[in-house]
Amino acid sequence: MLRYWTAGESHGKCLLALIDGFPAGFEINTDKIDELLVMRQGGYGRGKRQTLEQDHVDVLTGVWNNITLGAPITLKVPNNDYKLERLKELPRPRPGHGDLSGSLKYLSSMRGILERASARETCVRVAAGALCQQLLESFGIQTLGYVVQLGGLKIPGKEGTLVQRKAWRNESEIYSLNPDLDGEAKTLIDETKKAGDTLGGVIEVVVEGLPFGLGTHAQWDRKLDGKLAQAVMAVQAIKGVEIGMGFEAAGLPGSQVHDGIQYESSEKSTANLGYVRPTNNAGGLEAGMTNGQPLVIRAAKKPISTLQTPLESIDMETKQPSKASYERSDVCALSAASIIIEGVVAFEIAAALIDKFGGDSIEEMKARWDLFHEMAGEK
Ligand code: EPS
Repeated sequence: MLRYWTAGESHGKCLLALIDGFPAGFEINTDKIDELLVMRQGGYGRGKRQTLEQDHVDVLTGVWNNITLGAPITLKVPNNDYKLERLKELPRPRPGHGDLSGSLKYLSSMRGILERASARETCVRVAAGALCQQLLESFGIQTLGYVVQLGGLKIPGKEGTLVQRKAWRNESEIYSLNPDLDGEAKTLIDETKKAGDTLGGVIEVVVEGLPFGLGTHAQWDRKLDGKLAQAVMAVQAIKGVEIGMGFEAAGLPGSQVHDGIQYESSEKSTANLGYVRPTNNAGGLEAGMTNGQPLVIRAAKKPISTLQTPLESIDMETKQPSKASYERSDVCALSAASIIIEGVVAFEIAAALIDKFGGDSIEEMKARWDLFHEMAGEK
């Protein structure tokens, strides 16, 4: 069973991820983890904090000479902007943030809440996800996250192989699949910044090369769609998750929603075993299990809740109306969210892969992967 926890505050010494249940005998590449950490810091519309940090991973436990031991793995990302003791209390809660509810729940300062609630924590979720992406790639499973909508502006991607789409995503300053459309999106971010406002949008993540049967129909809390929804929804500022056709399917008859089943031995791959679908409205999941098609999941991100032109709030001392406190923040962190959600999706897929193929060692997983494909291929 693969699981992880994170620890650390936005302006504390560091962020940590503790990953339990990662198989032994796997060679990790920390440079590739750092590449995704750098991407998480980037994207158009980020604030000053990202100029202060040079995020990189330090592997503290569970790995010797770059080979995993099967023991808990601890990943550390240090904070250059460490100043927890010097930070002042926030007097007026920001609508949309956890300031008010958290300080009442914990009977604590709002500073103590916002430091942990901050999206800075996602740097170690990206690191944990990047490790899992390396595991998935060794089985031919590829994950890609990108922006499909910024505020009200839809950004349709270009069609291409996953390798081409990844190259476009990496080229785009918005992290969309069409760098040619960056201009309009950047203008929208600039105008929003000028107005002292913030922007959200929609992220899509695809996972290709998935085998049949990750997740299960047999018990609600082991269904992969449910696990993915929880992981994605638990990313800061995410307010909606949909798989495949998602909410659109609710308004259409079944004949226009469900993906017909065909068998084409000439199109047989490790993923589809020859069972092909003319459409993929299910987004790669049926009854909580992968169905040999690419996984497609989307997340709606609300605009960042710290506004330069602050919203209506109250002063916690006097309870009188007062504008919300302003903290340094970003105008738009949607591009970063595409890297974060790519990471959290990769983690859940790796967990499901380990559940299906056993997670003690990479050698055993590979042997069981081969055996399953031989047996399922003969069915
Ligand atoms: C973030 C770091 C934070 C914010 C932002 C994301 O740094 P600081 O608070 O020092 O400016 O820029 O956090 C939020 C949007 C939030 O709601 O807390 C990061 O590294 O992603």
